[in-house]
Amino acid sequence: MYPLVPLPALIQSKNGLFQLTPQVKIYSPGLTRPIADYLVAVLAPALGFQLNIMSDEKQPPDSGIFLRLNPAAQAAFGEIQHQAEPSLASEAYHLVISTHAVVLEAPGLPGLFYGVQTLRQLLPAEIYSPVPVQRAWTIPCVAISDKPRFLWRGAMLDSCRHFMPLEFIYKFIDTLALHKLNRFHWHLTDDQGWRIEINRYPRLTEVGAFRKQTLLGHYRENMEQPRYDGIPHGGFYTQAEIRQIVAYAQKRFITVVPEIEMPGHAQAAIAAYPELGNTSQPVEVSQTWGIHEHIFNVNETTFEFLQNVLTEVMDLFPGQYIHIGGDEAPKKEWRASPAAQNRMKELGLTDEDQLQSYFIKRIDAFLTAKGRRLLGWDEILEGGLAPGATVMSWRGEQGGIAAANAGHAVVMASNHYTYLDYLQSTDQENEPLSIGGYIPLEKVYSFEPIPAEIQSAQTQHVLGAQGQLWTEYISTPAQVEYMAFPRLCALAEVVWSPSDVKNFDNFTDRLLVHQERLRHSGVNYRAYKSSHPGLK
Ligand code: TNX
Repeated sequence: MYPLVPLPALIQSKNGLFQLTPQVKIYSPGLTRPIADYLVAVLAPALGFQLNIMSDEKQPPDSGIFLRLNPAAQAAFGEIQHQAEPSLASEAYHLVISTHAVVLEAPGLPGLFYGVQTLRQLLPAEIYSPVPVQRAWTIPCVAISDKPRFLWRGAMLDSCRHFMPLEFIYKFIDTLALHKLNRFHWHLTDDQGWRIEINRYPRLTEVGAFRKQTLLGHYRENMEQPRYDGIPHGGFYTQAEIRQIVAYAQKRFITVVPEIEMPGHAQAAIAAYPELGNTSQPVEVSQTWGIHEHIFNVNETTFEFLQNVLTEVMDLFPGQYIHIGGDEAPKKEWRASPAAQNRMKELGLTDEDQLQSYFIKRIDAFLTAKGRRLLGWDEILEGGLAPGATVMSWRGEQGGIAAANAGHAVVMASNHYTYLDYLQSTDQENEPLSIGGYIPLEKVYSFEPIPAEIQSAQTQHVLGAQGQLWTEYISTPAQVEYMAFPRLCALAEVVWSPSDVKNFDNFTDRLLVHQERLRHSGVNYRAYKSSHPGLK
């Protein structure tokens, strides 16, 4: 048995073992060198020694670890299914372990990187230990041909409701890499905190990154008489810190997708710059949860502000997609605002949904002119979708279905399957306070990112899926991990493995070993046991 997570597309078992000893050399020509360096670095702590890398061996021997970039490796897979972005093919790899050699071939560096993740998982789980483990290190012989099913394999982390320390962002990225996930969607602005330094607007972080206190207990149960903790909360990431995170993620073939919320979820920005709001009443950075009414106004100066912010954001995040939120923007203030109403008249718009659509279309045009793509939550469909927009479908799959059928790219982030802030067990007494809902491991595993309602000619618009970690009720990194794992392991298999190899019982067998990897990595998780009461 090869307890790999996510499960590779094709595994051929073989007999025998490869012995990993200090004498084994890694043969890594030319461009493959960064992958060899990474392999040495991740193995060294547990091994207690560093493997040697040979970069310019003219005639390498037949034994050792071989990394090769081989365009022909791709041919073995036949047609690549999803053409939405050209890089999917480059994520494939072949890994052949025999008693004398480990041969890893791929058409691109991402594939080599994923092959390295598989190689790590073929070693005993102690290989993830941060300190040396005395034991024989063997790798079972096997031949693996693998490639991801989807191009977008993500996780979203909300750093706004609770600030997440920088060290944890690094650790989280490492844990995503372990699961062959390749997008880190970073929720950076919201009503309760603005977390990204913008040079041109210092008050966004001076004021917007801090709130006086935080609601205690569940929002729904404390509406009448809310109680607060009395403890100031805040923090933000400097541009220098963000550049380092982006570079660190890039080395792990993870694209960081920033999210800057508009027109709603904007209260922290309006607290910093009241002229961005619709009323003359000053507002504070929010101390509570739920949907907030204070949204950006539609003045030209506000578009200028947002474009200036996005210009700095694009400079920090080189990835194609810029997430502009777009969700949960109540239109009450626009209805009451003479300026917004005048704007609608000038533009010939008959309702506020159309005004939101106008808002998003302008931002879409701005990002498109800069060579980027706008990504937004499915509310951006309301009032008419911007021409270049990609839709992130969170209120179930309906938004994704509508957008894909209309020829728009979509990412599935359904709150019926991928909301990792929802409860994972019905054992309320032993679970931490959470937003509610119920999405057990099996439910996540059963997720099919391409719903039957998408016409077959349009299914290629489904880029993939991602898990969401909203942090209203998740205040520490340990709790983020508890909510994320092992459900994110299940989601990794949803987006990586071919649907016909998926099998929940087989997954949970592998998961028992995989949890040991997490444990050695120092990652917190909710231990899955097959006798778990929340599951049949
Ligand atoms: C809805 S999902 C939100 C978030 C909350 C989340 C809690 C989405 C686009 N908006 O603001 O944190 O529910 O599950």
